[in-house]
Amino acid sequence: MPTSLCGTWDMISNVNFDGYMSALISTYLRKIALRLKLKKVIERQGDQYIIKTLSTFRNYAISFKIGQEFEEFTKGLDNRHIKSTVTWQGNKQKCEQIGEKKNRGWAHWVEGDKLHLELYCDGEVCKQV
Ligand code: ECB
Repeated sequence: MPTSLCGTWDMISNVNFDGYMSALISTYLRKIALRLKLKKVIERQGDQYIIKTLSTFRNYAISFKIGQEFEEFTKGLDNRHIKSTVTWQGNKQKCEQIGEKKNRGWAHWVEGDKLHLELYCDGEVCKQV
């Protein structure tokens, strides 16, 4: 069983967020988004995970079961409809997001007392801790 990702996590670093966002949206929102200190709240209720991304500007939340494809609408982000599946691969919780954008997804894992997140899309990789 992988280390629990559950908890409330404050962002301390965010590398190439603008590159990742440039694969998804145009410049205007990126300027706002770049300044945000994001907070992740990860909860598990039975076999259901809830991941909330919180900021002073907008919030975003998904809920899913491991291994079960779900329809994700990235409301308030790039506003796309995608098909997402989250699985465990070793100690990493990985999400594959199938849609218009190629090679899109993310991975979460814990190292020491820190939550790591890699967001990727179309060759761009953003690394958040
Ligand atoms: C919700 C806080 C960010 C609000 C930014 C507003 C506008 C930017 C619009 C599009 C940029 C594309 C993505 C934003 C990046 C981060 C938010 C969600 C990242 C994500 O996919 O988190 C996963 C893994 O933790 C769970 O949804």
